[in-house]
Parts: sequence; structure tokens; C-alpha cells
Amino acid sequence: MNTVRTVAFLGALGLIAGTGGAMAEDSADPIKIVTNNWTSQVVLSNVIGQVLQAQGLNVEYKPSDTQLQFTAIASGDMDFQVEVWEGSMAESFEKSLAGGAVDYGAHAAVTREDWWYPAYMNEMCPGLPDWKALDACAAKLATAETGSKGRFVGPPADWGKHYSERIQALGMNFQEVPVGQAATLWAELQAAYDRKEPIVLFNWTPNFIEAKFEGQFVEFPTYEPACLSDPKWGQNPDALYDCGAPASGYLKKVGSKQLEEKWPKAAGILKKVNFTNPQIAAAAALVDVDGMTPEDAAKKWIETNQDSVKSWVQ
Ligand code: TMO
Repeated sequence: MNTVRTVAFLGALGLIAGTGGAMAEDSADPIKIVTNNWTSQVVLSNVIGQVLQAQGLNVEYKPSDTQLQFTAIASGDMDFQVEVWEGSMAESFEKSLAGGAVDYGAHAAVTREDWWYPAYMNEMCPGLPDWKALDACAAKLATAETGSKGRFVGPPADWGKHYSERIQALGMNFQEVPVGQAATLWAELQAAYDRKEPIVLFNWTPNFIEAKFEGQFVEFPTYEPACLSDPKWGQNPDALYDCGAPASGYLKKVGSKQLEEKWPKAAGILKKVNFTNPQIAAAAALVDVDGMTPEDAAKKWIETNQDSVKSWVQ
């Protein structure tokens, strides 16, 4: 659906500014929407951007680092980010709230981000998904690059994980080899999967992966907040990070203070935006499986999620 048709469609629902009652006094300045480097975030940023445009608001997309975005939002240089993942951003997010950023609430989605492996590895490494069984199986994941250690294909550096520290804290016979971008994770997974070769890599849910590949997360010692702040917590009394990421993490929205002041209507919509797990996985699949651009994927997503969109703008 092109923009004209999207606008027509939203207009037909009575969702365009001016067609349904009083118009809020929002600024004509562009709202700066933060985009990050994984697919669902980019598609869903475009979804909200297109919905706001259909309401007569101006928007601009601003790529930012997953940690630095919080400082930018707290200082008002950028206005909102729609996917704040507990497992990778909780610390930066909470700091930003103290610094002036605003919590725009949680989505219904429940999230997890951690080490993940294809199901056929359960036979190769008996005892999985327990992390100790993975560790005992390190030799099967050894490569020229990692020597005698197992290779863990890790996330891009800005995703705020502490996997090298975790490997050390738990005394694992593994080495993290981080990728530069998400697409490399999926290319590595596909190549291993096609040949039924062992691989352990960073993954998350909701994502398009679960519709295409069978596999599961490695179970590390259960997360508690103290694991990240108190070295004495957990099995290594001298180290942080001796635990897994939250298995049922939150997904939140964060906005600038000026968003409420300059664009009250947009702020009201953002507060109501609420994604479910299947909605997020579907947003990623439109690009990563179907090959659409994020812009077209957002149009398609709006078309197929009319009830949700309607509930945000009412
Ligand atoms: C923040 N991420 C969903 C890529 O783990």
C-alpha cells in the first residue's frame, strides 16, 4: 500500500486529524524517532511514524546506538524509542529516567535475549539446554579462530551485553566472537543449520527466527538484579554477570520530556502503543523473510493490524 492509500485508509477509519473532533496543539516541528540496528525496531518505528504522519504530525528518523540513545532522549536531542529491551538496555534506560527521560510504559510483549542453539544440538551435547552441558561440549564448537575454546557468535558491541565477562565469571571454555550487524548472526545460523553443524549464537524473542528455525535458549543461572550489581551474588563471589539474562523481560517505550510539552497528541498516542509478541515477530519477518523495505513493511503491518492502530489514536 502506498502512502496515499495508507492515508486514505486511515482517513476512512476517521483517524486523520480534523476528521474526528478537536485537534491537539502539537508543534509542526519534526518529532525525532530513534531507530536502532535490528529489524523489528526499525519497522515498528516506521509504523508509529506513519501513524503520526496520518495524524498531521511531522516526523524524522534518527539512527542511534542502543546505549547512547538514552542520553540523547534524556537531553531532548531525540524524542522516542519504541523497543526498550530489559535484557540489553535496562541499566541505560533506568539511568536516563533519572536524567529526564520519560517512561512511556510497557508493551504486552514478553522478551528474552540470550545464547541460543538449534534443536539438533540436543543430541550432540547431552544435557542441553543447561549451560554446564554446553560448556562440556565446547570442543564441538571450537574453530581455528577460537583454538581449543568453543565459539559463541555474539551480538554487535552496542547491544549492552556482557558476554565475555559472563564467560569469565562462570569459568567457561568459550570465546565470544561478536558480529558487526544482526544480518551476520542470521547468515551464520543459516549456514550451520543447512549442514546440521553445531553453533551457539546470540538471539532474542520475539523475532522472525522462531518461525524459521527450531531451537532454544541456553539456561544459565537464573537472573536476579543483584547479579549485575553485587559480585558476591551467584556462584562466583568475585564477579558480576554470573547469570543469564531475564527469561521474561519487559519491553518498554521511552520518550523525551519535550515530547509531552511540544507534541501532546503524539505523546498520548505513544503511551497507548502496545505490541504483542506475534506483532513484533511479524514486523521482523516482513523484512528478514519477505525482503520488504522497512517503509513498505510498516505500511503492510498497519494494514494487517487495524484494530491496534485504531486503539492508539482514539
Ligand atoms: C536488543 N535486541 C532485541 C537486539 O536484543
